[in-house]
Amino acid sequence: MPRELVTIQCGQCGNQIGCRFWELALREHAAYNSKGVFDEALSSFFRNVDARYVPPRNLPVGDGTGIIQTLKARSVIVDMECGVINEMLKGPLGDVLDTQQLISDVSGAGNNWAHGNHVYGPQYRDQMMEKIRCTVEACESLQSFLLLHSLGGGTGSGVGTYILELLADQYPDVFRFTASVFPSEDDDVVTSPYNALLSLSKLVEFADCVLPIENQALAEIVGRVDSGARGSTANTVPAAFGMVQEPGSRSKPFDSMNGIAAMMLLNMTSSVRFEGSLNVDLNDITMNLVPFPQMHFLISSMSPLTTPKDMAKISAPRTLDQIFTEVFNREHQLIRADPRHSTYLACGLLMRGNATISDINRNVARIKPSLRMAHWNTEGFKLGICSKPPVGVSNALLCLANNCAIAQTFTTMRDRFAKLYKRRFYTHHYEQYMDLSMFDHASETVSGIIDQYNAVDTAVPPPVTRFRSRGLTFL
Ligand SMILES: Nc1nc2c(ncn2[C@@H]2O[C@H](COP(=O)(O)OP(=O)(O)O)[C@@H](O)[C@H]2O)c(=O)[nH]1
Ligand SMILES: [Mg+2]
Repeated sequence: MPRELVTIQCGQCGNQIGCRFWELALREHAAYNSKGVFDEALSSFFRNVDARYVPPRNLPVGDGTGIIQTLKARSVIVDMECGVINEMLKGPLGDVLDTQQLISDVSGAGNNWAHGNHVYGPQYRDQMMEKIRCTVEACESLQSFLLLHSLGGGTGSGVGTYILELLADQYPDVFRFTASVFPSEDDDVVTSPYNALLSLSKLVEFADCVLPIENQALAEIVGRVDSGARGSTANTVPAAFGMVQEPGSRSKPFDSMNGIAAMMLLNMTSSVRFEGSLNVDLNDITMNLVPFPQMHFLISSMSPLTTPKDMAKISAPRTLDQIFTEVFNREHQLIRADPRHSTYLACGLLMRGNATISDINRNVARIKPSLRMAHWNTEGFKLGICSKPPVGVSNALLCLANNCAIAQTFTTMRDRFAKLYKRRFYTHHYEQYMDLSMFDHASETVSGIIDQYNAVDTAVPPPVTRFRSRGLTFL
C-alpha cells in the first residue's frame, strides 16, 4: 500500500527549498521509472490526475501500471507574499504545483514571527485546514507531514509553526517532520534572533522530528563543491517527467544551497519510495532516533555532497569506507555543530545503492570506537539500505545524528536573542501582536531543551556492579 508524505512549504525559504525538492524528486523518479507509469514509489510524493476534469480527477495507483497523466505534488503551498509563489508557478514546476492547494497574501509578515503566528495564522486557519484536509484525503495511508520553512523570517517561522501546532491538534497520530533553516550569525534579518527563538520553542513542543539546516553550513558546502570542480552533466528525462528543469538553466541565489537541503530530504525518504533490503521508513526514524519526546533534533550529514545538477563536480567516485568516514566529518554536515565531541543519543545511517548489511556493520564497527554513545544506548545505530542510489552515483549515505552538540547551537541562538531582548530592541513590533511574556516562555522552553541535552552529555554511567564470589561459609 502506498505510504504518502504531505509536504507543507511555507514562506520564501520553504517554497524555494520545496521547488528544488520537487525538481530533484521528479528527476530521481524519472531515472527509475522509464515506463512512465504511476507506481507506489511516485505516489508517496505525487498524485496522478486527469486534468481534463475540474477539479482534476485523482487516478489511484491500482496495480501500479497506469500511465502517468499529470503529476501533482502532495503539497500545501503557503506564503504571505506572492512574489516567490508567482515565480514558481510561472517556472518549470508550475504544472506540478497544485494551485488549489495554495494560500497566499500580498503584504508578507515583515520578518515578524508574531505577525505570522498571531495574525496570518488565525486569519487563514480555516483555509489552511481545508487545503490540508483535501491533501490528506487524497492519500491512501498518510505517513507523515513534512514542513519546509526557515526560522529567521516571519511567514515560514510564524505561520509555519502555527500550522505545526494545528497539525498536532488535528492529526495527532501523524508524524510531523520539519526541515528548518536556522539563520546564520550574520543574517540580514535584524529580528531573526527573535523569530528563530520563538519558532524553535514551537518546534520543541509540536514537532516529532526536526532536521536543522544552517545556511552558513550550506554556503560552505557549496563553496567547497564549486571550488573542487567544473562542468555539469545532462541527464535525459522521460517525457512524462518533462517539467523537470534541465541542468544548466539559469539558477537563482540559494539554488545550490537549497539543492543540498533537498538532496538530504530525498535521501531520508528514499526507503519510503524505493525498495531495499533494509527499509527504514519515517516512522522508524522517529521511533529509533528519538529516545525522549522533546529531544528530536537530528544533525544530518551526507556523502557524496552533491545534487544531480552538480554531479560532475564530484572529483572521484567514493568507496563505501570513504563515504562512511565522510558522514562523520563536520564538512559534510548541514549544520556546523561538533558531534564528535559530544554524546550520541542515537545515530541513523541510511545507505542508498549497492551495499550489504555486512558492509555497513563492518563500517559501524570501525567508526564506533571513536563515537561517544550514551551509556544506555551503546548499540543505538539504526541502519537502512535502499537499493536505488541518487541519480549519477553508485552509493550515497545519510547520517542522522541525535547528538548533544545541538545544545551548543541552541545556546548560541538563545544568546543572540538575549542580547537584543535585554535592551528590548524592536520588541514594540512584536507587542503589537502578542504579549511580551511569549518571549520569556520561549526562552524558558529553549533553555529546557538545552538542559536536557546537556544532562545527557554530562551523565556519568553508573558504576559496573561486579559480583564477587564469596566462597562457601561453614557454620
Ligand atoms: N537556504 C535558504 N535560506 C533562505 C532562502 N530564502 C530565505 N532564506 C533565509 O531565510 C531567512 C528569512 O526567511 P524567509 O524565508 O525569507 O522569510 P519568510 O518568507 O517570511 O518566511 C533568512 O535567514 C534567509 O537567509 C532560501 O531559498 N534558501
Ligand atoms: Mg517572505
